Amino acid sequence: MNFQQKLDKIVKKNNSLVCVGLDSDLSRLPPIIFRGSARQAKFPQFEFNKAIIDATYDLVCAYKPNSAFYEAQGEKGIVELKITCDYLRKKYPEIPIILDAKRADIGNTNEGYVKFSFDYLGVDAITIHPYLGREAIEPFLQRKDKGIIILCRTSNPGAGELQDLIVNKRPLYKLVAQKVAKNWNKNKNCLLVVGATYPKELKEVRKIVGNEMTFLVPGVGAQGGDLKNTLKYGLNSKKRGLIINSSRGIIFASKEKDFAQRAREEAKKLKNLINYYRS
Ligand code: OMP
Repeated sequence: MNFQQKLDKIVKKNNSLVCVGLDSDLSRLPPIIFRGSARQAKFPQFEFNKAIIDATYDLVCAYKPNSAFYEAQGEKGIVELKITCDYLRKKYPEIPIILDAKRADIGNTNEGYVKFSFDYLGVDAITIHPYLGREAIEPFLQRKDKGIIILCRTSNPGAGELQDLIVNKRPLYKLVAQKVAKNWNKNKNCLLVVGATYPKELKEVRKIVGNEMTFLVPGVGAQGGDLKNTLKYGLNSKKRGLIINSSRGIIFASKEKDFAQRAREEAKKLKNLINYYRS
């Protein structure tokens, strides 16, 4: 089963386009996590993730750990990320794991990123940036069973500084969308990142790439993205084609001992709102 098939299955089963971002910043974890058993105190990011995952697994279509929050802890953080991925693969194997790492380098270096993400962590998809061109990212593209999620129009306020520059008479982000759809997607394993903070651009990207391609859409919740128009312009004809991520808005809904329950409530709220606009 490839990434898209796995995604389609869970979207149907859970009736959800919600991706929970496991951006488990150590400094923001609820104090109760550190007061548990010796094991809990040893792996606080994992224990936090486990509680969030167990509280939301039936409401989501994916989990997206962002590597930065684990790398920040050095060696220990990599262990936390690894055991989080292991837990997900073992307990909830039907839910895709997206490693948010925004990698990409020259070709042979990418082999290392491919091995780390797909073979060591065992994730189903990874975010990469397109700047080095198709030839360089081949090691990612060749993994037919995995999702290769390419930054197209990012959610941050300064996204336009480079992404709106006119190249061959059109903004760079449109060129990226076109290249990915026409030349990079031979194995039908490419997705695009388009932020919910730019619904007009999302509309343009959907027009360029057509119905088939799925978008990872960050930017709802803490970044204030426009959910209604994201769905209006981003959904494909099957009312799918979007993986809508929220991280802080869900996982840090509470710092108290009810944090997992509150995360569940926020995930449910987002799922229901998305489904309201989808219907
Ligand atoms: P919240 O703003 O807390 O929901 O987190 C958003 C998550 O999505 C973070 O992990 C970001 O790194 C990631 N992200 C963006 O916010 N904007 C982008 O354009 C792309 C990503 C991403 O690739 O996921």
